Amino acid sequence: MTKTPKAPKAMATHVGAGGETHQTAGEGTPAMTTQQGLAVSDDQNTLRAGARGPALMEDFHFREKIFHFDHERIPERVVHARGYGAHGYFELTDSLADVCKADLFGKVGERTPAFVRFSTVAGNKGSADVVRDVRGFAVKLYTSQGNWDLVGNNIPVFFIQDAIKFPDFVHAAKQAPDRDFPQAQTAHDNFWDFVSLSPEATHMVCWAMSDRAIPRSFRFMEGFGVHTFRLINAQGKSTYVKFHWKPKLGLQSVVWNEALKINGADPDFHRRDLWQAIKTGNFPEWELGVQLFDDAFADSFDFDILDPTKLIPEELVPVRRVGRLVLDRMPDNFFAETEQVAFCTQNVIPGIDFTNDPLLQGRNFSYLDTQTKRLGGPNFTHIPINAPKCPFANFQQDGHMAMHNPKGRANYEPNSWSQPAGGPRETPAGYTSYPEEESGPKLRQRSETFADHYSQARQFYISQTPVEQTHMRDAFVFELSKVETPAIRARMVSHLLHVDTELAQGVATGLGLSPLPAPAPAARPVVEGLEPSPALSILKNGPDSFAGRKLGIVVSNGVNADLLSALIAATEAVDGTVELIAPTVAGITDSAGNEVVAQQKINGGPSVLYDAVALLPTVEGANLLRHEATMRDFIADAFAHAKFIAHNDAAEILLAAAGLHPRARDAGVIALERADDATAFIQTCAALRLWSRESQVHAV
Ligand code: HDD
Repeated sequence: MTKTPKAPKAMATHVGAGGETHQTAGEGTPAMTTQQGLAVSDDQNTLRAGARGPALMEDFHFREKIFHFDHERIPERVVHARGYGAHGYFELTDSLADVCKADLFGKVGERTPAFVRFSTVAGNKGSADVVRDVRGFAVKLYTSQGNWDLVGNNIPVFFIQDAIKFPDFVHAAKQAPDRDFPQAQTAHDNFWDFVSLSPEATHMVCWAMSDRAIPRSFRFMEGFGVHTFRLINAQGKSTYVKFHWKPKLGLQSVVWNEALKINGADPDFHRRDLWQAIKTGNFPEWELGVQLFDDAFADSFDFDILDPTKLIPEELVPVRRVGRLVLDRMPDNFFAETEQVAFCTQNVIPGIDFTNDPLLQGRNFSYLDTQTKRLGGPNFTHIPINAPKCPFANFQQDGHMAMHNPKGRANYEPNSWSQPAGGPRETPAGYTSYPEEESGPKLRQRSETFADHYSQARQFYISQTPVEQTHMRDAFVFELSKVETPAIRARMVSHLLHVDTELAQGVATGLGLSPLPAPAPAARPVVEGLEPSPALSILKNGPDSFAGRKLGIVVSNGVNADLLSALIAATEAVDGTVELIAPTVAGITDSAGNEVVAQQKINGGPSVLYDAVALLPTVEGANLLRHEATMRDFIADAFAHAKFIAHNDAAEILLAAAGLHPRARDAGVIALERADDATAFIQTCAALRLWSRESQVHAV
């Protein structure tokens, strides 16, 4: 619960001739100045010829202020425009020195400063947070050897195999160019047209239709470097690596109908979650995991390790956990840090190298190029959020907004000037590329080893619990039901027939598509007998407590003080948080006469904002709230979204008003009258949802 904020200190004010308020500088209040440092006497009236006369060109203060305002926006990112970042650090817990010479992987306990930006992909900067989409998980590590950017996603594979397809893919996923909608979603013809014509997308599309694409928060999702990279040790030996980020709080997603409603209730749901967690000292944390393997494994693997549409199951190559990433500080200024941060896949350090993954190779061109455009010139590396924290020096000079201007005569090398005038020199300790031998004809050709597009999609599907499989089927049906062209729907089902016939049949039934189309031509037969990989399921990797989750409690005047404080204490004991929802945001008075502040008025705090809910009204409060439609929605949604609902006796009135008569209830609707039972309820909430309810609340 938050306390009521204090009113700001009064400052000297006077009212102007037009009734406007002027607040003046004084002790402890700085004087406002122009960009030139000139103190400003009046910031609210332009310079005019007479009180009712025209504005004068001479008004340099007005012109500077408006000019600057007119230039406030920079181009938003062409993808991943909507994002939110935080500062933190990476701490090594298990040395990787045997396989990697990078300093940050050498000494256990060493901390490396980090900045992380999470994002959605398709939506514009002002779009909602909980759309069905991939989430970016971009990590900038300010190491002692230079910046290393690991620019990953929350899904370990990608839609396309070659970077040359990226503009087409992004065009198809974003708004159609003629109408500029739909925004921030893939439920439209162009997206499904493209992916159904690109069989290589099938695996990633299955991930995108799973609950991975609607995470509960950034804190509850995994991150992946996607590509196979190389680690290089001090002897120059190369080891292949896949990078993973594993959230300490376990995995969690929301359900689709809930996501739709969250986007209306709080479009900033994920931002607010990260902000609140960090500001209250609940620092989100991930473990860094590595899958290490060599050429022998690569040769024996059913798929090409250079193909970014494939993953390596954790059951085949276990994830070794080597460090932790902790986010403990929000930026002081969103624009300066989160908007201007420039991630580049080509930012590597000694010990980390690329492979020939054709998507990665193309990315290494694209990121530098896009930052130059977005941030206005080649000196974006001088912006504090992008500058390395280790010393850096070179002879690059000038350009727009140059901030690091070398002193002295030399701006070239070799030169014969002595130090310090001679400037920086090359060093044998500098970066060297892994000397992989390459040969072959110059051609435009996709390797045959990239041709199996369905086997891992099938493996992903069979690794899900039945609940998750149902969510996938429903997501395909929802999205393809928004596709207006029947041939595109059928084409997509023709791919799903290779993934799983039951899935394909379920989607076809949901679409009213009959008869089934013929299976799409497959360049390679599906590998039979791939084992399910439990690591791919969210529900098999959920939390074991309510930590980091939020309980919403509906209260009214006279609420049982003991029960309320017991419920709050039980939630906070496991590091969960509570919000109170009341008839008005001014709050209520509890049964002990204490004034209790509420965080939400009932129509602003729908149950979709909470992981579990409790209804603790008095009879009087319940009789008032039962006439409030948003109160009834609160309960009906919590039930439909399979949430745990605790309630006192008086709440029977509300449950009945929402249609939840005793016979319609289940084990997830829990009577709670005694303070002693609060802890047991919060323990039950660790399961997050009563999934068995889902089949009872959906008919089509
Ligand atoms: Fe990308 C941004 C992740 C393929 C070109 N990408 C961007 C961001 C993330 C990713 C997380 C946002 C960074 C931030 O927060 O500022 N991108 C990926 C992953 C990919 C991938 C995991 C596949 C494995 N990307 C990819 C390809 C290309 C790009 C194939 C182009 C050939 N990506 C860009 C970009 C962006 C970008 C246009 C837009 C804004 C930016 O770079 O800074 O250069």
